[in-house]
Amino acid sequence: MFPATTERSSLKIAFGGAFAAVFDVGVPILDGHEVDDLFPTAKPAGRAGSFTLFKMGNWHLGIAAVAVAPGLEQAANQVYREIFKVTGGVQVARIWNYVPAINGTGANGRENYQAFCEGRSRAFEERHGRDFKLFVPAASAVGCNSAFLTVAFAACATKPRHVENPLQVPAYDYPRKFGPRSPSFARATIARDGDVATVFISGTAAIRGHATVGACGIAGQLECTLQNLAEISRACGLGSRLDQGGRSSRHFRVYVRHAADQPLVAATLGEHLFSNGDRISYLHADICRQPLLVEIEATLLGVTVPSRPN
Ligand code: 3EB
Repeated sequence: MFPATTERSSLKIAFGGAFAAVFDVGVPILDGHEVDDLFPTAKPAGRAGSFTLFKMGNWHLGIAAVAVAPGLEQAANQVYREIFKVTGGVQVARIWNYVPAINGTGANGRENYQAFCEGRSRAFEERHGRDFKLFVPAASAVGCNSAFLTVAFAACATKPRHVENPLQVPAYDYPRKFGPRSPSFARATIARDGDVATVFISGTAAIRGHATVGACGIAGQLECTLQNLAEISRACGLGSRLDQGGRSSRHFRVYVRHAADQPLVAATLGEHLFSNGDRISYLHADICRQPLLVEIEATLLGVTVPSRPN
């Protein structure tokens, strides 16, 4: 429910339970859960550079908030180099990015999101070489009100599988007109741990092919986004409804550009996406492409997957 004060509280990412370590990412909450704690039994695992680290079974987790001076490209590049340093041989399965003034422009008139993408992409290439797109994980990148770029990662000791959406051009192959360096992320990543899996669905918006389906307004964007979610769900082998009615616990973050759209978004998603037991947060955030009004991401914990001979 809305807090009584005009000052809205903002999203906190927690590791190891809400009392262990909580990081405010500077994104106002419109409704739903304030603390997102996907790894509640994680234990602190020290610090490395800008990162505070945690460990939970096969999972290596970390979060950092860094100043954006002298520029987003350098800040993103530095943070991602640190991620690759601390994860070593373990592959990253999911990254959450909260980018200050994501739709703004920085030095030399370059859009901040493009600068961020450039720094991130160069770090991936430096780590994985020319074929680095094979290694980019599920992600989201949305705006925040903080002065800091906040980046959280989850890396898994088992090799993750990255999945693309047949309805969408892979983000890492977007045409140059969206920026000199494409966004480095996969549409979804599946990390298996024995016969259960964690499925990370990236921030998903009204993009078909590589085009923004923006002119149709919030209702049309929601329809397109729900189709994209159904398609990526199928591509992950979860049927068309993101394991709805299955045994996994489902966590959703819904980012809306205009707070006034939230009631309509909630009504639509309540009808077409959510079911009892889902954990949902509605957040007020700028989305990386200016015409986009809504973006939805999901994490499915404890998905039952058939064992696969290796
Ligand atoms: C898109 O599909 C919408 O740059 O990490 C979604 C998820 C989006 C992740 C990122 C951007 C990112 O292109 C935006």
